[in-house]
Amino acid sequence: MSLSADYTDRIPNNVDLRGDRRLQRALEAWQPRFMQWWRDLGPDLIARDVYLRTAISADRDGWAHFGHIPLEEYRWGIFLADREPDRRIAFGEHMGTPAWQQVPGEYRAGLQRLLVVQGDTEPASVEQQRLLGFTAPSLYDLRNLFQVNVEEGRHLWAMVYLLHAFFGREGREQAEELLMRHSGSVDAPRILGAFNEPTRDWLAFFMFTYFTDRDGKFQLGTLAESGFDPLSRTCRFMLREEAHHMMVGTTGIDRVVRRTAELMREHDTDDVKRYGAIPLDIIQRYLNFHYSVSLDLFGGERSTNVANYFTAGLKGRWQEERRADDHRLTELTAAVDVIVDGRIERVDIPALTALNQDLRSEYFTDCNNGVRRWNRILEEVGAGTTLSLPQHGFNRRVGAYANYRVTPGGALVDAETWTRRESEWLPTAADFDYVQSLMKPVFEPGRMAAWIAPPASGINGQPVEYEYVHLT
Ligand code: BYC
Repeated sequence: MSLSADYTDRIPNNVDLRGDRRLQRALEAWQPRFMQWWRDLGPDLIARDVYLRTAISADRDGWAHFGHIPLEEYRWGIFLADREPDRRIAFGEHMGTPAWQQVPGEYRAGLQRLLVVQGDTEPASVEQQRLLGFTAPSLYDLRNLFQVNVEEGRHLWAMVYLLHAFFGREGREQAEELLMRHSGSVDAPRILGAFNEPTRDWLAFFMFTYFTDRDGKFQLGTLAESGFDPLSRTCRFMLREEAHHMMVGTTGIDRVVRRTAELMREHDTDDVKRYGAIPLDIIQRYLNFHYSVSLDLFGGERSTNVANYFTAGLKGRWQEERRADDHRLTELTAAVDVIVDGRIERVDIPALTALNQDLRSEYFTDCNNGVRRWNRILEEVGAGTTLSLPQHGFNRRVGAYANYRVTPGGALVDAETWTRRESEWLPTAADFDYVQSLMKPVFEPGRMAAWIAPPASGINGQPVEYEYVHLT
């Protein structure tokens, strides 16, 4: 599909908006509010134009086009992956029946809740990142930040489309509220914990795009299995964009680790601060923080919500169709952690109520791939030290460990020990200050800040030194 310059162009889409004038009008009424929100809480640094990828169709090949545009002229459109003919629900009590093209009355509330939670995270992340442009370590990174921001904005559009198209007045109200809650607000915070944490600096941004966007990948993967076909198709398309966000995180941390490791080797010291880089112990503390708050996004290990979502066919498992079981799980059990008399034990519970943990373990495996990458970089330069993921009970606010204190190694400790040792495990005020002191913008094409190595390649075949952003 190519964009044509007519009235419908105001909201590019592949959902035949023109065929539904009421819906088109409702979304066109929401659009100026979205733009106002973008101006108020979107990126603060104003650039003349940015080399952006814009989704233009759902075709596998040629779904996006690249070009320099002002951020405000980005085409936030609505795109669903193509409909699979005769798609059937792959799990739960409706397994084998045709996927729903409309919302079944009995699942209206549950589906709406999932859309609102998903939709709430998208603008939240833009709000969290709004000041980062001022301190970008290169034009390449600045462009990636803006790309992530506009696509999170598009993901908000994706959820707002579903709310408007399928949930009537309540859906429209929820769409308004998505622009009214704000990250970190005392009165109207974002729904999930991690989305109210500040993203203070670029190390935090890379950790966020590695760990928190990766929760997005897994949650979207479960919603892509949904029996509600428009949600499934929306999420399948979103996952395509999401891959870039995680590339930003993975390679961002790669580059920070590489720079640090190279300086460690060159100067034969762990103290890379004097060379303007980020020491590995600070990187590890940031990693501990971002991984643990992202684990909270999976909900509790024991959850009747997730059991109900699965049984009803609203939310499946990661790669549901590849699982070698009955896809109903009514007879199965799974082991989860409980804490009894100050000890961590495993108990069997119905597999349905353990599905948050099932997803969390898939996520753990994926996160570990990054850690292995970073450790290979450290090994290459003979750093003699490694990074690791903390045990899943560390620093948790949600689930079995919420009221306990657990070390990164997985030992339960008392409050006094935690207080004494917390500064070894989580970023300290001094860490934040130090990282902040490095956050000086580098806006000359091809140049990088001293604390980060250059990327291996540029965007869309362009060289690293390409002028990805023209500043005003
Ligand atoms: N913070 O039964 P439980 C992304 C609440 S990221 C605050 O244990 P459940 C992105 C929960 O709501 C992906 N509250 O868990 C990334 C429940 O409240 P009610 C976002 C929390 O419901 C980067 C109660 O505690 N998408 O896309 O099975 C950039 C008991 O919950 C938290 C989704 O999350 C928390 N961390 O699972 C941009 C998918 N955790 O019912 C974007 C949709 C739990 O007692 N959401 N609670 O009032 C869901 O599937 C589920 O709602 C959750 C929670 C996985 C979040």
